[in-house]
Amino acid sequence: MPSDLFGEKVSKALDELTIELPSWGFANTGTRFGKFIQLTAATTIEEKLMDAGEVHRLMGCCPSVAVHAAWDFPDGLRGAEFIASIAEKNGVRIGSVNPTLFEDQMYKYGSIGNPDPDVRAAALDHMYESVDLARRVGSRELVLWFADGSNYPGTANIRRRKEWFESSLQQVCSRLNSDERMLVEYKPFEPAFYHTDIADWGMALTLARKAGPQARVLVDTGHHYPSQNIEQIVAWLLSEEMLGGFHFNDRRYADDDLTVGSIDPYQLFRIFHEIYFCRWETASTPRISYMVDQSHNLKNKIEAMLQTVSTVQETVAKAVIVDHERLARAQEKCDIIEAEECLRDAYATDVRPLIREWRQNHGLPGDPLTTFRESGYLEAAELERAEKNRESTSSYVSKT
Ligand SMILES: [Mn+2]
Repeated sequence: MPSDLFGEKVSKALDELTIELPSWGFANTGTRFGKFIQLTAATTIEEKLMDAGEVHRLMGCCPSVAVHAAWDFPDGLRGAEFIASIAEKNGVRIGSVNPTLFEDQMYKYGSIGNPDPDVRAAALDHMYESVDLARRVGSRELVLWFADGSNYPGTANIRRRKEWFESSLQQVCSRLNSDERMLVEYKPFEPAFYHTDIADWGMALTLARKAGPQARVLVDTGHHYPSQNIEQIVAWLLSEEMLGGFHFNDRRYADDDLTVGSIDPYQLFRIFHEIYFCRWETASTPRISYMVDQSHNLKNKIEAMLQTVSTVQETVAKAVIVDHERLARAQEKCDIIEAEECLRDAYATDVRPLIREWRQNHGLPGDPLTTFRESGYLEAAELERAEKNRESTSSYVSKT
């Protein structure tokens, strides 16, 4: 394939690629063993939106920010428009709304899977409120992740809980307009260590199908067991027209929240390959929301987001230059070497010059990370935020 054709394909793919950033990725977040405080981290929703806006200003492809209802909208619906206006002031908008269904003490034994009908009703109310919140801030997407599950065999009625999930998700879905979506996320374990109510893509697909026409499955790349074939899951969901979106991150052991592509970049390539091969074969563009779900404990949060977005752009560029005609012919003839070489050729291509060119054509810095590091943004953020971050707690030691 001639290189000018490469350039055209990459440029077109990057033009239409948008990646949503998570508000929680800019704040200090903990591990089970405590937090390491970063003095430059965002301490308020205003600062989170400012940092997200800075990433979008440098990368040009991150126009929206995912929010967590309870963390980012402490006043609920009151103040929602104000927060939307702060986003706008920073050159971004509010994207997917994530109901927060796991932090409150009442959720100790689950939210919509809780045996207590009052807790299930409260969780449902919070999801309804999240739908209203999404509308107020101009968002069309609800992302649902549930921490529900159990820690010991026999302690939870798994079938009953499945029915409670079905009815709650149906009720939320029935409130959505036809252009609004509900994405159902799955995770095999953690925080529950025996069973999770939505443990895998088959369970998420079953629930999404039963919930209604606006429901789709969300694939969080970190929410799988080691060695699971994620690209096959993606291919099946594409074939079923049930792939709603992604939460990007990488993992080595469990849900590690590492930078996407940092551990297994070829896996991320194989995922995007399935998407772009499907698009080529079906001549259609499925609505897939690409979102980042990472919170960095050691890396600087903004720099990590710049790395993340660059990695996704590079991987999409490699997936889009796979020679699909050649690949389809090789698959047809069962020419395994030829087919595999199609992927290897694309993956081995250094696409960074093409991406630099795309950035420069769009008035963006060719090397956003260096531009950011030289901009003085972090120094200014530290002056503004250091005191507030120092005051925040980093330990689980009891206060006397
Ligand atoms: Mn996630």
